[in-house]
Amino acid sequence: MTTPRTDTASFHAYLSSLQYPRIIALCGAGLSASSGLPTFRGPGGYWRTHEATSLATPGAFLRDAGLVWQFYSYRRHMALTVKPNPAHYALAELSRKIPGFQCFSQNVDGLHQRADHPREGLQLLHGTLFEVKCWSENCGYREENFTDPIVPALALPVDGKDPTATPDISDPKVPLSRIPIESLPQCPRCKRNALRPGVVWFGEKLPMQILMNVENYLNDLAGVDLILVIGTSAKVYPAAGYVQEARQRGAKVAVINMDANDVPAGGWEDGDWMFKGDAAVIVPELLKPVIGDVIVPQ
Ligand code: BV8
Repeated sequence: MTTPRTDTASFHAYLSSLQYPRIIALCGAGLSASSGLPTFRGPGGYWRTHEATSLATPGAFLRDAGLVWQFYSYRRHMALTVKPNPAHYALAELSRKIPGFQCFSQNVDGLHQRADHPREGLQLLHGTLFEVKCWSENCGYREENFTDPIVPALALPVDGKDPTATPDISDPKVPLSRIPIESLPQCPRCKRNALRPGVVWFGEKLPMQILMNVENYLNDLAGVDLILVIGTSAKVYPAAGYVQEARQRGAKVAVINMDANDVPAGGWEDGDWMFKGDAAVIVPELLKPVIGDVIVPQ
């Protein structure tokens, strides 16, 4: 049974030995945990009584667009109130230092972007909370939108007793009002459909351009030297499949995860690393030989 290495020294030696490094970071919700955002499968994995993933589907939107929008409006609000952590800044700096580095992120929270991660080195596999688009693909309207709340009907309810406190609507004990579809964001182009969050839901294809960028990178004859699997349970495809695809192109695998049992799809192989702990602490340390000390703006 193969067991992964856990020493930083051998990782640093390998990283420093790469002349023209080709590195992938596959990122998940654990990367943003230290910033204060709940993960999907941890304690925060439920929103009210709903499994987060059960609300991330077109069917859920068709059944109750108001509830789905309250879920996404809450996540937009949470993401806007937190900050990128040192790992986001470390990955952004790695992207400036190494042209052959690509960050494949499953996260939709916008924190890579707020850490000024160069866009050409960032593939948002599942879109972003801060893009909204027309429900109708025929219309095709989309816009970047950071307004919080995006419409008055989605304002977080105010606590009668203490108007300054915002009740945590992820708590099922906090009453939620039903929101009629006409009070939801409406498409300004076709004026016939509601706008929806610009994220990739289960059962939906990843954005064509992103898939092409990923395929072009993976099919480059230069291969892949290393894939960092950061804060992800690696259960969602095709994202999780990129670990094996990187391996098949020569990559060593380094997992950074709070849970040492979250083994990459396909299990451990010789030469892998497992760094157990908080990505916000471990990622800057692992990348230090290339990026130096991470500067987190105050
Ligand atoms: C598609 C956006 C095809 C929305 C999300 C095989 C091939 C292709 C598809 C499938 C397939 N098998 C099954 C499918 C279907 C499905 C799928 O994968 N299902 C799973 C459940 C089996 N895939 C799809 O539907 C995809 N679409 O392939 O379409 C197609 C083709 C043609 C025509 C039509 C369709 C689309 C999937 C995208 C879904 N959207 N997000 C939103 O966010 O609301 S998924 C969402 O959940 C995230 O983006 C992410 O991908 C996933 C959550 O995973 P993680 O990020 O890993 O988070 P999690 O909580 O699970 O884990 C956190 C980890 O961090 C843990 O390990 C924890 O220990 C660790 N951690 C915690 N704290 C820290 C930490 N680590 C370090 N430091 C810490 N501090």
